[in-house]
Amino acid sequence: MFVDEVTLEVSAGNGGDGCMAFRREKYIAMGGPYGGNGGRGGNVIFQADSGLKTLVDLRYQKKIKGKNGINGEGKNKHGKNAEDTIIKVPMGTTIKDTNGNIIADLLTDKEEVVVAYGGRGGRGNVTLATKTNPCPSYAERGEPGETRNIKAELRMLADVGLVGLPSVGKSTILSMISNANPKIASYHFTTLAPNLGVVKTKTGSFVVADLPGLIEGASSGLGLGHKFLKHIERTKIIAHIIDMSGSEGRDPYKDYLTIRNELKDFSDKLTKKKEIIIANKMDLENAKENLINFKNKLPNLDIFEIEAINNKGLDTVINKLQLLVDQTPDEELFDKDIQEKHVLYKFKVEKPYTIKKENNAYIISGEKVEKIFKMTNFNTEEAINRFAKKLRNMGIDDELEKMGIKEGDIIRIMDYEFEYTK
Ligand SMILES: Nc1nc2c(ncn2[C@@H]2O[C@H](COP(=O)(O)OP(=O)(O)OP(=O)(O)O)[C@@H](O)[C@H]2O)c(=O)[nH]1
Ligand SMILES: [Mg+2]
Repeated sequence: MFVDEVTLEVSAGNGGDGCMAFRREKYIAMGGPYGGNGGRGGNVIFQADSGLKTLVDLRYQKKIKGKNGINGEGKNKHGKNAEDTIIKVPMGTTIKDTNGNIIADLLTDKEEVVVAYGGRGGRGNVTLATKTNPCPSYAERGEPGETRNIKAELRMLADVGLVGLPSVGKSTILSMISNANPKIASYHFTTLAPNLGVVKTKTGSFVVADLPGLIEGASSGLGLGHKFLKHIERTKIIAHIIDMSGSEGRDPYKDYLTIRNELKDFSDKLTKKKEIIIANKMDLENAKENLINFKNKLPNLDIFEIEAINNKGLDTVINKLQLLVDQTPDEELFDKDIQEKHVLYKFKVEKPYTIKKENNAYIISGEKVEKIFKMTNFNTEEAINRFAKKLRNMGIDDELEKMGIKEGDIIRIMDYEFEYTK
């Protein structure tokens, strides 16, 4: 089954906790601080890999979690940094945030992007010592790794896209020239999602995508085709299939114009691609006559006559396609339009905190404040004071005063509650 979109929750590893420890040496009454720092949490990195063709490996992996850094230890021993987690995806994968902003466009082999950064290690009390507090009785916990919800999207990197109105024989062609077994039937919209197939020829091979039928108005969203037009943007060649027999009572020439218009309305780039015209259903009556008229109207087009159902004429078509594929360098797929997407969106930094009042409780939330909370070990008085001081420095106390907080009111951060004292 063809997969082109996967939604994932990606969390990087947490930093290891810093350690609080003291020297214990003979004859030294007051040993100094001796706790080491925690190691850095591992990043989660997405990397393009030329050996992959689909996102299928990610499909059942709703959550990806990076590795945590190791905790610091006594004797000022630092915890090890965690290794990064590398997720391999096919070339052409686009990573977006949940608002549709592009985080990365992984176009070339081994190109990579850090999707979520690991947390830094918490500092141990050796590092936290200062002149005024040479022997702190607290250590930081590791910083939590970032968590991001993302969408990985693969625009198919097929070499050739088969386009045309419904029922013109696109899937029949794919089934004859490749290893794919698409559904074929006489009703419209038999194909609901693109099928991919690999075509082997005497000189090489290439990938063909059979797309759902396009109809007039597809470029503005009518029918199914619109959803998939973006896939054609990255194919090298468009093979335009026409039912030359007009078996459904249409004029093949008009069919040709309809599809060309839809491609153009969707994106100018599509009309600039190399194109071949395949005249199908040449076994039916009227086909020959229609073809003569068609050629009169469009004398400069390269037209291939086939009977897909009888596997006639397709050898010539695939040889021609192979030639065109070989002549079109890959770079052309990554033209300026796509490269421009490399101006990438950075994840927005949230407001450091927000305060909501509920009855007599003040609920403080926000990425930064929660991070400080998670990095605090509330087991010593000194650590708690240090936490309170950080909130004060962020202006939270002033804000609470403005909101009318009174001695004894409750402050809540995540699942922790404490009373307000001045
Ligand atoms: N007579 C004749 N019929 C054909 C030929 N090629 C395909 N057909 C028939 O045309 C009908 C539609 O074929 P499909 O291959 O499903 O067409 P499609 O373009 O993929 O259609 P959608 O997926 O609905 O857009 C089927 O009944 C095929 O058997 C041909 O060369 N000659
Ligand atoms: Mg089909």
